[in-house]
Amino acid sequence: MILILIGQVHFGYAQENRIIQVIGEVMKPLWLSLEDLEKMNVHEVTVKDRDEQSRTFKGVALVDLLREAGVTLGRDLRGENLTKYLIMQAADGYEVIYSLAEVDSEFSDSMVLLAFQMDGKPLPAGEGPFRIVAPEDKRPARWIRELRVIKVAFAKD
Ligand SMILES: Nc1nc2c(c(=O)[nH]1)N[C@H]1C(S)=C(S)[C@@H](COP(=O)(O)O)O[C@H]1N2
Ligand SMILES: [Mo]
Repeated sequence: MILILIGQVHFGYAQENRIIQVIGEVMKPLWLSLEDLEKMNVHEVTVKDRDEQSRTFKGVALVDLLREAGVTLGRDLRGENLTKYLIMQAADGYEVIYSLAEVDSEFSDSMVLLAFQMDGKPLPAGEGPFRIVAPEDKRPARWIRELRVIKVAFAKD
């Protein structure tokens, strides 16, 4: 019995590691697996890494995920909604923010990708299963690896 329980706890933990959550100021919180993302509209971007090697990332546009969660975008992204930001949290405790407007395709042509594959393979442990790739950022410091949670919040008090 105890062994069965331990098995279930471990299974649950492993599952949670492979889920991306979209929460906070959203109409519909999301709790998505790799399989869920693969069913969405996927994009590829080719970028150069630090060693000038080409790497092709595949994933979904962050804005599509936000739209799915019912986040204010496009014409609804005005007034106090322009004080919204995304705080992204990784498994290692690393956190970065983006403003909501900078990831909205109606405000900017810069694609922010929630990547789940690199050069045709799932992202390795320590990098995936999900990572942000923001090719317009010249330094990759916000290309957060092992992304778990995307929380939409208001910057004002
Ligand atoms: N989870 C997590 N993501 C992270 C970091 C980190 O410490 N933890 N470092 C960032 C920084 S500062 C850089 S420069 C890039 C490096 O990406 P690379 O390891 O693919 O070269 O990852 C970014 N993403
Ligand atoms: Mo860095």
